This record gives sequence, structure tokens and C-alpha cells, in this order.
Amino acid sequence: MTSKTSYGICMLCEAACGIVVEHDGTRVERVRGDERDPFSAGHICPKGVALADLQNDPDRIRRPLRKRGDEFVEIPWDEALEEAAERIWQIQSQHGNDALGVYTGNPTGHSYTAILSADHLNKTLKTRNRFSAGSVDALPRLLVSRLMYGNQAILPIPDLERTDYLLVLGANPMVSNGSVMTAPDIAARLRALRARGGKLVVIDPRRNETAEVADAHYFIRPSTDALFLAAILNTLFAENRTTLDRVAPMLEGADALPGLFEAFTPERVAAAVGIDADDIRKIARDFSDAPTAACYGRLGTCVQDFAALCSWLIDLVNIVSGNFDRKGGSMFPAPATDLAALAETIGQRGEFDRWRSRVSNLPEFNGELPVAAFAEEMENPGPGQIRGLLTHAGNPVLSLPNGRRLERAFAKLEFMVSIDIYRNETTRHADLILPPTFGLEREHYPIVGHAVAVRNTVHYARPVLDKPADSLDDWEILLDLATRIEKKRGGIGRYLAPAKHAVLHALGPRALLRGLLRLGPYPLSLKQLEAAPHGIDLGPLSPRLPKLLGKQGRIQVAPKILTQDLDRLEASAQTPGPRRPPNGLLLIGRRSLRSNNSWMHNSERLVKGRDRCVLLMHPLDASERGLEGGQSIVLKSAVGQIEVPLEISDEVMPGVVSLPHGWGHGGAGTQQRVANAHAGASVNDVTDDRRFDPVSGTTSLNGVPVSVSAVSA
Ligand SMILES: Nc1nc2c(c(=O)[nH]1)N[C@H]1C(S)=C(S)[C@@H](COP(=O)(O)OP(=O)(O)OC[C@H]3O[C@@H](n4cnc5c(=O)[nH]c(N)nc54)[C@H](O)[C@@H]3O)O[C@H]1N2
Ligand SMILES: Nc1nc2c(c(=O)[nH]1)N[C@H]1C(S)=C(S)[C@@H](COP(=O)(O)OP(=O)(O)OC[C@H]3O[C@@H](n4cnc5c(=O)[nH]c(N)nc54)[C@H](O)[C@@H]3O)O[C@H]1N2
Ligand code: SF4
Ligand SMILES: [Mo]
Repeated sequence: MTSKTSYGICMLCEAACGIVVEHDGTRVERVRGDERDPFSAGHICPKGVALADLQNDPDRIRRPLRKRGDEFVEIPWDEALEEAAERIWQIQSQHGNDALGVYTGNPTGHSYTAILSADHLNKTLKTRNRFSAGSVDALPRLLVSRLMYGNQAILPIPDLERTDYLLVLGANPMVSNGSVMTAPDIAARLRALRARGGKLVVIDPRRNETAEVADAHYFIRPSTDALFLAAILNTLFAENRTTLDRVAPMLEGADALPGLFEAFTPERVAAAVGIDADDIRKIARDFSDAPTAACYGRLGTCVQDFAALCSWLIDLVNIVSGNFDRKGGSMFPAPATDLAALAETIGQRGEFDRWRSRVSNLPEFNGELPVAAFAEEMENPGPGQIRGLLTHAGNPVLSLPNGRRLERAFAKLEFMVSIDIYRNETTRHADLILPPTFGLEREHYPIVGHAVAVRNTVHYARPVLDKPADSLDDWEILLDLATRIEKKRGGIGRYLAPAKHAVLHALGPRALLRGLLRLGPYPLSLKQLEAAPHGIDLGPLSPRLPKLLGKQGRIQVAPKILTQDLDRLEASAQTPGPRRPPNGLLLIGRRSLRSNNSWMHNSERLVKGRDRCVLLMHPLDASERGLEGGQSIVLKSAVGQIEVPLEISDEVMPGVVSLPHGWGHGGAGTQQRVANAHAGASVNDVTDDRRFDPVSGTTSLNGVPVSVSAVSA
């Protein structure tokens, strides 16, 4: 076939870079950055280039699979969908709706069509046992937005392109390319920040790739960021450096703030945090003296013991320093499809604690339970026990804490169905695997990315490749399952479901997108977007308060559930490193440019080169234990142990070790030849599902107490 060149959007991460794809309609020859994209301006990372490998991957599943003994056999779509619906319906009708568990993974969030359809299926399934990657990711951030601004979709983003001082805690945008901060080519943007005289300061237990390009980096003990931030606030109040400016009349509870942080002097927290009191004061003063400044935190502040407090305190630093909703500070994008307004309209503002999990009494958020409750809800008998499971675009065995425990629970389920493109560590446990079309075979509109971008832009891409014959998109699979289950339930649904299905399928998600664009702040038509294949620039961020606050109208600066947690925080300052066991170490994570969570290791060009699943340890800790670089070590925690190679490096602080997640391939029944040949070990065999932030229920993937020893001969 002749080769074609098409413009598309990379759907692998939030950055949504514009891409140029050379292909023949089915196979992809080459992917490169689209220089004419006004936002990404030709940027592409190694993962984007590797889209070609995933598209052409012979290991990718293209037909539904049914497990028979130890084998998987291909079956027709109709048979597979019917069986999945029948088994789900049986389990729910015999044991109640909650007997079906649902787990939704990260790629769902990068597909607007899957988001919409998953919501539809969830409404049909009505199970309270819904889980997602959220509570190992942004849950505390979303919860704090709900508590302070009344809506989980009101997310403050650093005005990266104009700020004079960027304070980064627990994020590594040089590698992750930014999260809840959409900005293709972060490296260029950080260079520009410094070129215009701005400062970049990074607070992280590891001198990560972002720290390498910063003006200053400070090591911080894992999970002590909330103490650090409280001391920053203490300094701002004590030195009369607060300016509320324009947002003052919008704040509720501001009078209480100075008193809340009185106890958290820099001297008081320094030992626990591992940063000198003078340095903490200097950071507070520099932040406050800068013409504009923004404080930003991501995964290191989200998946740790004080996760909800961290997200709250980051916002408070921005608010009380006069940098909120203001050019160069922390701002709110105005996306072409207004997610906040949509969330308000459909009642998805982020309801919290309407019910709790059966076994451990953990609070629901937005209809989902924290993954800390996932395994036990499968294991513990009684009404409401999970007996069947649907996973969608997730690999919990490698991505969730104590993955081994989950794996044991999966093996005992009565039924499991996975909607996924690979037979991997999770989906190998499924009775049925339903493979959707992939990436470039579908349209893309970065609905979430646009809503958290450092600049207002809009971009829509038609499918680059032909949809293969006899294939279904994720949204079609989800919609089809919902319809079949509704029909089986009988009653009026039996007649209504097929008609509803016909309408929804004929309109497709595009109809909804069209409506959202029209209702958005600009408003735009889908036609306009299709006529602009490189995307459209909609200008820099501009102030959006108070209008954005919607019904709530005010900012709750001191929500009770957060202020109450300050006692726990204060107690953690008492002794330095209270959670560090004698001679013990604290484990943190790590990401790499050529990896995407657990699922892109089947690309030869991404895994080539030296082993990346290695444990980093400070030279002092290594010599204390008589360990040498290159040797195999045993990494052990309260829940499990693994063997990995050791690398000695002063890029981690003493007392801290770092290992990336997403490795640990090669289980029986998986089909990822390249990944299996570069298996590594899974850090989530060691992370502990019972360690979580009590406010939000988010798992503390970082700061896990571990020990390290040589592999005994
Ligand atoms: N220790 C530790 N653990 C972590 C983290 C950490 O930093 N440290 N990070 C956490 C974070 S932030 C996240 S988001 C989670 C991710 O957790 P998960 O989402 O559970 O894991 P992924 O590795 O992203 O798995 C994605 C799955 O989706 C499949 N897939 C890819 N594209 C598609 C598609 O288009 N359709 C469908 N149906 N399937 C598709 C892949 O084959 C894979 O099985 O991991 C978390 N786990
Ligand atoms: N190349 C690549 N890009 C990705 C991904 C990927 O796997 N690979 N995953 C995507 C996903 S799902 C997400 S959610 C984003 C995540 O985006 P980021 O949050 O920017 O990425 P991480 O590398 O997880 O950065 C977390 C940082 O927190 C530090 N840290 C750990 N514990 C603590 C602590 O207690 N305090 C502080 N201050 N720092 C701490 C770690 O050392 C690390 O530098 O990246 C996305 N982009
Ligand atoms: S930064 Fe993200 S969107 Fe851009 S090419 Fe890489 S994976 Fe794709
Ligand atoms: Mo994530």
C-alpha cells in the first residue's frame, strides 16, 4: 500500500503532543513531532515515537480471547460480549450489585470517548465496589479542590509561561512531562523560565532530572512535605508577607489561618523534614519577594502519608502569597470544553464519603473506593463481597500496592473480564479479554489535558488509521456491555435498552463533544476543530475567579476535615523521621522517559540499553551495609520482598532508596515477548496496601519502610 502522512495527537499522556504519522492505513512507519502544532511545536518524547511499535506489535490482542485451561482461544465478538454480560448479570442478580468489582486504569483518562462510555456503564452496574488508579494518583488533589472550591474539576495550574519563581515539590516534569500541568516540552519551558530571570527550586528526596536543571534543589525526607509547607506558611504569616489582594472577598475562614500554623516554625520542623530552618525561611522569603510565584506538587506529594494536607497547603501558599488566579501565579485554564461546568451539571463535583467500604470503612470519592480496600473486598466473605471483576485499561497487579495479594484474590474470583490490548500480569487472570482498537485507530480529543494546561489550546484529531474490520473501540465495548446487561435485567429495560443503544451508538461520543464545545467559553464547533489539524491556540491563562466557583461561590480556605489533620501532622514533627525504623530505609518511586507505568515495555526501542529496574542507594547506606554497586540485593518490607540490582548514587538522600514501578513481567500466561525478556521486579510487591493517608484514603506508595540486604549465597 502507498504511504500516507497524517496529523494526529499522541494519546499516551496529558501533554497531547501534535504528531505527524507516516503509515499505510494499518501499519505505522514513523511518528514524529508536528512542528505546526502551536502548543507542542514539534516536541515528541521517546514514548510518542514508540507508538509505531505498539501499533505494529504482533503481541497486541486483536480478537476476543476466552480462557480454556491454561490457554486462551479466540472467539467471535458477539459470543464474548454475550458471555461477559451474562456472567456479570448472573453475579449481580444472585449476590447484589456490589458483588461485581470494577477497576479502571490510567489510559481511560486519556480517551474522552472511553470516559463518557465508562460513566454510562457504571451507571448501569451500580456497584459500590468501584476502584481506579485515582487513589494511587491524583485523588487528594481532586478531593482538596472539591473541599476548597466546591468542584473536583477546579484545578489550579502553575502559570509556567509567565511565573518568576516555580517551587516544585515531589514532581519530575523533565521526565513525566508534567501532570496536572499540561505543557508539551517542559524542558524548553523551564529553560525559558530561567532565561527570563525566573527561578526554579525543587524539593525532592532524589536529585531528579528536574532538580538537575533547577537553580536549587533541597533533599526532603519522604512524607514530610506538609511540615515543610506549614513552616513556609508560618513564615509568611510571622513576617507579614501575606497579601490576599483580589481574592480576599472570596475567602471563607481566612481569619483562622495564621493561628493554624503558629506551631509550625521552621525550627520546629527542620529535623523531621531534613531541611535547615534558615533554608526554609529563605525559600519562603524568595517565594514572597518574587514578582510572581507558583508552588506546584505532584505524585511525591499525592501518594504519601499526608497527601490531602499537601495539596491543601500548596494551594494555601499560592493563595496567601497573593499568587492565586493571577498572571504568573497559580491559575485556572479556560478549556474549550468546560469540565467544571459539566461536573456541576451532571452532579460529579466530587462527592465524598457518602458511603464507606465494607471491611475497612474507607470513604468513597466520586463513587470510587480507595484501592487500599480492593483486595480485602475480594477476600472477605459476606454480603457485598466482590465475586466478579471487570478491569478496563488497567494493570493493577503491577500498578497497585501489594500486587501479589491482588493477584491471589483475582485467581479466586468466580469471573473476571478485562478490556485490554495486552495479555499481561493482570489480564492473564481474566476468563475473557476484550481487546479494543488502539491509539491512532481512534479519534482523540484531550479533554482532561486541555482542562489542566498551562495555556489555553484546543486540538482534535480524526482517527489516523483505518479502523480494522471486526473491531470495536473501548467506548463501543463499554456501551455494548451496558446494553446487554440492562436487557437481561428484564422489565422495561428489555425494550428500552436496544433503542437507547441504537441512538447512543449512532450519535457516538462526537455528539456529546459537539455539544460541550458549543456550550464552552469560546464557543467552538467540531467543524472548526477538524479544519485545524494542528490545533488552535486560545491564548494565555487569564483570571477566572469568582465566576468559576459556580454554586459554592466562595473558597473554603480551612475545611474542617483538613484542619483536624494538623494534629497528626504536628505529632509527626516531634521526632526526626518517626517512621524510619532503626537501620531502616524509606522507599520512593521513580519514572523514566522510556517507560509509561507498566505497559510500554514491549517496545524494543524503549527497553534497549542498560537495565532501568535498579535500586538507587546513597553511598553511606551502601557502605554501612557492605553493599556494592551492581550486586543483587533483597528489598524487603512488611508485605513482601524482591530481588533487584543495586546502583549506588548520591542522587538519593541518605536513608532513602528508589525503585521504579511497572516492572515485574514474565508471569506464566502473559504474552509480551519483549517485556518478558526485560522482566525486572515489581516494586509493588513491596509497597504496602495498608499504608494510606487517612483523610483521602490515598495509598502511601512513597516513604515505605524497607530493609536492604545482600542476596545470600
Ligand atoms: N509504586 C508505584 N506504583 C504506582 C505509581 C508509582 O509512582 N509508584 N504510579 C501510579 C500511577 S500515577 C498510576 S496512573 C497507576 C497506573 O495504573 P494502571 O492504569 O492500572 O496501570 P498501567 O500500567 O497504566 O496499565 C494500563 C493498562 O491499560 C492497557 N491499555 C493501554 N492502552 C489501552 C487502551 O487504549 N484501551 C484499553 N482498554 N487498554 C489499554 C495496557 O495494556 C495496560 O494493561 O500506577 C500507579 N502505580
Ligand atoms: N515518561 C513517563 N512519563 C509519565 C509517566 C511514566 O510512567 N513515564 N507516568 C504518567 C503518570 S500516570 C503520572 S501520574 C505522572 C506523574 O508525574 P510526576 O509526579 O511529575 O512524576 P514522578 O516521576 O512520579 O515524580 C514524583 C517525584 O516525587 C519524588 N518523591 C517521592 N516521595 C516524595 C516525598 O515524600 N516528597 C517529595 N517532595 N518528593 C517525593 C520522587 O523522587 C519523584 O521525583 O507522569 C506521567 N508521565
Ligand atoms: S510527552 Fe506525552 S503526549 Fe508528548 S509524545 Fe510523549 S507521551 Fe506523547
Ligand atoms: Mo498517574
